[in-house]
Amino acid sequence: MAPFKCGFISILGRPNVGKSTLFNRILGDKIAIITDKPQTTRKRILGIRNLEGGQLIFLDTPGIHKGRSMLNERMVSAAIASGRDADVLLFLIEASSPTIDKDREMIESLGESHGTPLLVINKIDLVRKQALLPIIDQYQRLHPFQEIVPISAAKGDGVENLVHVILKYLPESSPYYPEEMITDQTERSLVSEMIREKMINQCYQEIPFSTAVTIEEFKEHPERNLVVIKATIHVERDSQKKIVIGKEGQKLKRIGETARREIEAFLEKRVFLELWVNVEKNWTQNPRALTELGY
Ligand SMILES: Nc1nc2c(ncn2[C@@H]2O[C@H](COP(=O)(O)OP(=O)(O)OP(=O)(O)O)[C@@H](O)[C@H]2O)c(=O)[nH]1
Ligand SMILES: [Mg+2]
Repeated sequence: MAPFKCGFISILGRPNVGKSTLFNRILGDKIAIITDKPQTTRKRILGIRNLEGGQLIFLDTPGIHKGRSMLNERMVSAAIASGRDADVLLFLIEASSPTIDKDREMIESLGESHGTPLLVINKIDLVRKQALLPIIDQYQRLHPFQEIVPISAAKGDGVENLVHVILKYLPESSPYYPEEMITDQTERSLVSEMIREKMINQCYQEIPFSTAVTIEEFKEHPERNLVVIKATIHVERDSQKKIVIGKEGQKLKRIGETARREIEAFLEKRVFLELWVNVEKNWTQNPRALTELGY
């Protein structure tokens, strides 16, 4: 029998290439939030996939980019740190819009890592097969990737193949985590992320980059199969508060309703969700506020 394997796999790439979509697809569960806007993921999230012959511990990370705020810096250093100790590094790019110069910078910013580098070309559903060959050729010259794997994280094509490719490069080891565990995220943090996702989907322009969500109260009432959740949406400016609340509170109401439905399905309980909007002036530039808001 083949020896059992276990190790860490860091999913790295520029914003919006589909890292979180791939992460959720591999885990078979929605753990990370996904939006069509860049810089959605802000912290490293751990997710575990168990196979007969191994345990794969994935790290979803914020997209690597250049940004001006301290929040941007913290996001990028979280991604880079997660790459440093991983056994396998998945560099994700988009087949539909490869950005080789920026990807070169990204790979360099990681510095030395002992992990095996694999190139994953995502969103192949958006291009014709012939378009892949020149991309493969270019990236092969960019970095000594051990393997190049095309996938569609959204459709699932090639993803199970990728999982088995990764297993080859993991060290022999017994599992680190109990089999029933799938993530290191608490219920509270998953819920706050669900609210942030709905908020991003309802808002445009600068709002998504300037908001954070914290949970003030999470009270279970088992006798009524009910959870009462009070959450605060933090924004940077008074003008943003107006936008999030919307005309006669309509936007905040929609955010609350869509979030509540998803949270109810996730917790399998009825949920009473109360949302507040708070102005925390320039929090994305303030080290104390960043830490308080969880970044
Ligand atoms: N067509 C297509 N779209 C995809 C695929 N994978 C992801 N997407 C879309 O790409 C967008 C970004 O996906 P995310 O998973 O949030 O990307 P990310 O890399 O985690 O982004 P950040 O967290 O912002 O760095 C979403 O609109 C996804 O639905 C794919 O295989 N095909
Ligand atoms: Mg993400």
